[in-house]
Amino acid sequence: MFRVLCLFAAFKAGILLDSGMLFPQESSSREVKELNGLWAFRADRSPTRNQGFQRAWYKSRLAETGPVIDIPVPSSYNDVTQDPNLRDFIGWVWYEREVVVPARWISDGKTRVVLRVESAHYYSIVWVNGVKVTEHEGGHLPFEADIDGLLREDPTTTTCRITIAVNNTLDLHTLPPGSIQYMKDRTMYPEGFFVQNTNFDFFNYAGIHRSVLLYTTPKAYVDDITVVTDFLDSTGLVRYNVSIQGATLVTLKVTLIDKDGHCVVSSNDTSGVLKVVDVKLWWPYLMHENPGYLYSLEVRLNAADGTSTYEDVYSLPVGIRTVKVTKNQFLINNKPFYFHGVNKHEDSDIRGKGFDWPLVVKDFNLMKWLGANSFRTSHYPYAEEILQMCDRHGIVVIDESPGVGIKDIRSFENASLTHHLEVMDELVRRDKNHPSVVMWSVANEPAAEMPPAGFYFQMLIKHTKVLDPTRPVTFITDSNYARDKGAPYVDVICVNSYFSWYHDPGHLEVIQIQLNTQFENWYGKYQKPIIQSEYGADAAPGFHSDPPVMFTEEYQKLVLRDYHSVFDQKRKLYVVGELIWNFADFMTTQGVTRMVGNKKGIFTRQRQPKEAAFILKERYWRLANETGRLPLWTNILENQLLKSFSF
Ligand code: BDP
Repeated sequence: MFRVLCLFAAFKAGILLDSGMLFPQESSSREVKELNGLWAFRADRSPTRNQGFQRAWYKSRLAETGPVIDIPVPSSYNDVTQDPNLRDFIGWVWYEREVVVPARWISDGKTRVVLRVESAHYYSIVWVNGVKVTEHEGGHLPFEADIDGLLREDPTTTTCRITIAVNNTLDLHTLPPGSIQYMKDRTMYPEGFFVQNTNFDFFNYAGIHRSVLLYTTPKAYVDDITVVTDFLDSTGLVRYNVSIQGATLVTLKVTLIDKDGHCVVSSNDTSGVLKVVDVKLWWPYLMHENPGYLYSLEVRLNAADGTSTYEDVYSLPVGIRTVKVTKNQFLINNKPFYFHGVNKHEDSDIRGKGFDWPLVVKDFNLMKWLGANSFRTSHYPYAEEILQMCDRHGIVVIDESPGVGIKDIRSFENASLTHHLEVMDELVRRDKNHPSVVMWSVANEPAAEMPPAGFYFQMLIKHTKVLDPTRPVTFITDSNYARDKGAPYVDVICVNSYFSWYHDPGHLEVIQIQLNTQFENWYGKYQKPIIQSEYGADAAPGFHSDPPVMFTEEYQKLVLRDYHSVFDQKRKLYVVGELIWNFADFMTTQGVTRMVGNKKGIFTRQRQPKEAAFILKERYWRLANETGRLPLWTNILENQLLKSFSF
C-alpha cells in the first residue's frame, strides 16, 4: 500500500507543460508522413542577417526570392558543402519544402494534422503557406503545431509549403550560452567581422538535425501518457495517467500487453494502477539474461460529439523497473548497479549532428562490443529514437540538459534560470516514460563557485524533482568539492577530472594519488554515491611512443589503467560508476588545443578502435562478469575473451 501511495505522490507532481509530446506513431487511427530528404535552403548573408524577415521570404517560394541550394534533412548544414562561410555561418538560415497532404486529412473534418520538428538548432520560426504557425527556442527538443485549421482555410489546395527559419546564435541566456563579439578595429578585421564565443568543447553544428514530419490524430485524441512503475515481490505495478484532448465524453480502454502479444491486465479508467502478476522486470544490459524487457501499454479511446465519433489508439512501450539511491549505492530493481559506460556526442563526419540510423546502429553495436551498460547524453538531449534503442537493449542513460558552458555570471540571471527550467519541463515531458533513463543531469561543469550558482542549482534541482520525483537528479561538476554550490542538492555526485592531462600534464604518477584524494574529499563531505562522469586523454590515432608521451595511444591507455586501479578500490565503497570521455573523437571549434577536433575518443570519429578501446573492452566485460548476469551467448564470447587476456 505504501508503495502505491508513493506512486500516487509521484503523479500529483505531474508535468508543468499543458500538452503532451508523445513520440509520433502510426496506428489504426494515426498516420505519419516523414518530410526528410532535400529541402531548399538559403543562408541570410545580409550584414544584419535580417533580410529574410524584411523581404518576407516565407510569403512565397524560397526560390523566387533568391538562389537556393539543396540541403538534406536531417543533417547539420555546416559540413555538406565546400563553402567555408557556410560551415562557420552565424545567423538565420531558411529551409523550405513543399508537401502534398492527403486530401482525406482535410476533407473529413475529423482529423487533426500536426507538424512536428524533432530538433532544429537553435531558434526556429515555422510558417505554413506563409502563415506563422509556431516558434521555438532550444536546439535539442521537439516542437509542434496543429495545422489542420490552416489547411482547411483553402481546401482546394492540398500542397502545403513549409518554411523554417533557424538561427544558431547563442547569447548569455540561451542553453548552451554564448556571446557574439564584434571586432571593430578596421586595421585588424574586415568590415562586419564578428565571432561567436562559447565555453563548450564541441562544434556548434546547426540546422534541422532530426526528422520533420506531419502526423495525424483524430480530433479527440490521446494527448499524453505518464507511467511510473514499481514492483512488490513478483507483482509489477504500473501507475498510469492518460490525458485526453478534444473531447470530454470518452470511453477508454487501457491494456498492458506482454512481448508475446498477450493481454496481461486492462482497465477502463484514465488513471490507475495496473497489477502485473509474475512481472518480467526491465533489466540493464549485462545485469540479466534477458535485458530490456518491454510491455506495451495500448490506450484505446472512443469519443463522440454531436456529429462525429472518434477512435484513437496509441501504444507506449513500458519497462517495469525501479531506481533508488542510497548513500553509497545506485540501485536498479533494488540491486546495486555499477555504470561502466561512455559519454557520447551526436557527431559524425559530414552529417555533423544530423540523425543517421546507420550511425546509431553502429554506435549501439560498438557499445555492446565494449561491454558498456550505460551512457550519458553529454551535453544535450539526444534524439528520442536513441532512447528507444536504449529501452530495447537495456542500455542505461543519464539524460542531460543542454546546460553546458555556464561560465559567465550573467548566465545565472533570472532570464537564464527561467529558460533552463522550461528546458527541464520539455526534457522530462519527452523522456519521462523511458525505462532506460535513470537520472537527470541538469548541467555540465557550470561555474559552481560563483555566488549565484547555489540559488540557481537549488531551484533547478528542486524543480526537476517536482517534475519527476521518481528519478535521482545530478549535475556534473569539475569544481573542487569545497567550492561546489550545487552538490548539497544532488542525489549522486558526478565528477569530471583530467589528472595528468589538464593538471600536471605528462605526469602519470599523480593520477592515483589525486584521484584517491578527489574521491575521499567528496565522499567525506557529502556521503553520496559518486560517478566518475568523465576522465580520459587525447590520442591521435596511430601516434605511438615508448616511453609514452601525451597524445599517443600508449599514453591514453596508461591514463585509463591508472584511473581504473583507483576505481577498483573505491567501487567497493561508494563509487557507483565510470564513464570514459569520450566514446568517439568529435569535432570542436578550431583552437590551439584541438587538432581537427577532440581526440579523447576510444574510437575514431569514423568508429574504428584505438588501443584504449581494447583496454576498456577487457575491463567492462570483467566488470560485467563480476557484477551482472550475462546472457548465454555472451558467456561463450566472454570465455573466448578471457582466454585472449592474461589477468
Ligand atoms: C570536460 C568537458 C567536455 C570536454 C572535455 C575535454 O565536460 O565537454 O570535451 O572536458 O576537454 O571538462 O576533452
